[in-house]
Amino acid sequence: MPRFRFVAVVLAAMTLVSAAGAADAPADPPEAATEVGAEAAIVSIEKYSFVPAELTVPVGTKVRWRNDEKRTSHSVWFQQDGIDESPRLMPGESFERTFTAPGRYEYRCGPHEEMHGTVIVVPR
Ligand SMILES: [Cu+2]
Repeated sequence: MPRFRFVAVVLAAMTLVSAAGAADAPADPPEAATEVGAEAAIVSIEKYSFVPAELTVPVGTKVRWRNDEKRTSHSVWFQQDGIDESPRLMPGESFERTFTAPGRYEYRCGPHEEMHGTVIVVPR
């Protein structure tokens, strides 16, 4: 579970910071670190690829696709789910979808048929 490992690293880092910092400042409550899942998981679009091409998230996670290209527009299209294609994303623009049910969600880029990605949504 990379997510849990990540949280553990964040917690360890926070512990180090608070240990090295002012002794009078109270340590952040542990709840702050467990809210990592509340932020969006990012999929970068670069060099005609979704990065990471396969992303695993717990149910309820918001995923944000961000076009990091210099001049190419892309889209995010869950064609198999019968959902409309996202708007064309110009460089710097992004698109979000929140996944409320476990499952395997495959998508592609509208204008570039060869660009594929998968979001795997697992129970919490
Ligand atoms: Cu594309």
